Amino acid sequence: MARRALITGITGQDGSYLAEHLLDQGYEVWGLARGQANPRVSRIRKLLADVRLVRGDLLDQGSLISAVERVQPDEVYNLGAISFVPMSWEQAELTAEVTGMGVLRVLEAIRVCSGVSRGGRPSGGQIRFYQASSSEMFGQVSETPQNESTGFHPRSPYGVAKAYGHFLTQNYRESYGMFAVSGILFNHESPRRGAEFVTRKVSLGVARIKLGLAGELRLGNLEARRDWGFAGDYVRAMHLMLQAGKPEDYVIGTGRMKSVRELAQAAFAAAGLDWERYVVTDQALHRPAEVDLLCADPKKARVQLGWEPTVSFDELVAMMVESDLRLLTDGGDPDQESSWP
Ligand code: NAP
Ligand code: G4F
Repeated sequence: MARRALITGITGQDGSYLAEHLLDQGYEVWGLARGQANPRVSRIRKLLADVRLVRGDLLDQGSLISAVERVQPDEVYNLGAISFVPMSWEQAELTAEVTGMGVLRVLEAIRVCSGVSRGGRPSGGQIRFYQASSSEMFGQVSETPQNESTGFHPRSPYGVAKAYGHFLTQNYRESYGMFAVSGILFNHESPRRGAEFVTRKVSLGVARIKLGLAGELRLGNLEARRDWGFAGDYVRAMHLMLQAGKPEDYVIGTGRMKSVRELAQAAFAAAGLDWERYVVTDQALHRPAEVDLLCADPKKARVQLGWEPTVSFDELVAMMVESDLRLLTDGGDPDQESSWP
């Protein structure tokens, strides 16, 4: 019998790559889709015809219990979230509900459906749970690089909500003996990245300027540094964590960091342009509290899971710029996942 996976956040960047990866591994893949007429759902249907969809919302406990009851998954990947950090200041309560409390609701759905009680072991087959934790939890970092033991000092309502979900996942593992793990993932990008995140904003901006569709690119803090990898590599790590002998948390990243300035330089250079002629800094795009730098120490994942990234920073930037040049040349709409490569 094929193993069965349920993915929340199926319409997002990671949900799409994870679904492809699991289908390749022979899984029966189900995605939780919210909304009455969510346009991203029809787009994911075109890309991933073999994924089955079940209706549900991280804000609605009953819908999650029904989804787990219906799918009877072996593995649940909780990728659904409000994931854009600036939005978490504008809608802090909603972020707490979706990104934080949503984790509680998924864990409760699994606990109830598999008959797990306090101090006891599950009566039926164990459902394995993956939580999409984030390097944003490290925030104002206390050491560099960051590993599984580094303390948290989140700098945004998003980071705080993720820290809640992270600790809750550990707590359900310790309280109920659930196979529940968190991947502390550093920034990962791709041609399917949302246009609001800085890498995609830059690759789209470069493509527009190259094609004469725009004359400048407005950015915020150029000095912020991130550890950027390729999303396709990171979903492999999620799957590996749920195949391990013991439930443990892992840091996933490349171990190298670059600044937003270096990102802009590399992306414009990939299109044969000089970034300094086009990039304009805009104070309005700076954040109330910034995470200045993030850099992973992914040694545990390398040693225990055999996980390694395969795409370098320069390759990633070139991949995204080339993809957006192709997309715009073909008249595609960057906001439509139907144009996802
Ligand atoms: P993304 O592209 O923004 O996708 C977010 C997903 O969450 C979408 O599918 C969205 O679905 C869903 N969602 C939002 N509100 C929901 C709700 N109320 N109920 C159910 N689903 C809801 O994010 P991503 O980059 O793929 O990231 C996946 C996960 O990893 C997120 O939890 C993110 O916080 C975390 N993470 C990402 C990174 C990164 O660098 N990409 C790093 C660390 C952690 P709709 O179509 O319904 O809006
Ligand atoms: O691309 P970003 O918006 O990603 P951020 O805030 O690091 O968060 C992403 O990675 C986290 C993992 O560490 C995830 F948990 C989270 O869900 C998300 O996927 O911004 C990166 C950096 C920031 O320091 C920001 O201040 O780029 C800086 N930046 C400079 N100018 C900009 C801009 N960011 C955006 N989005 N837009 C700008 O114009």
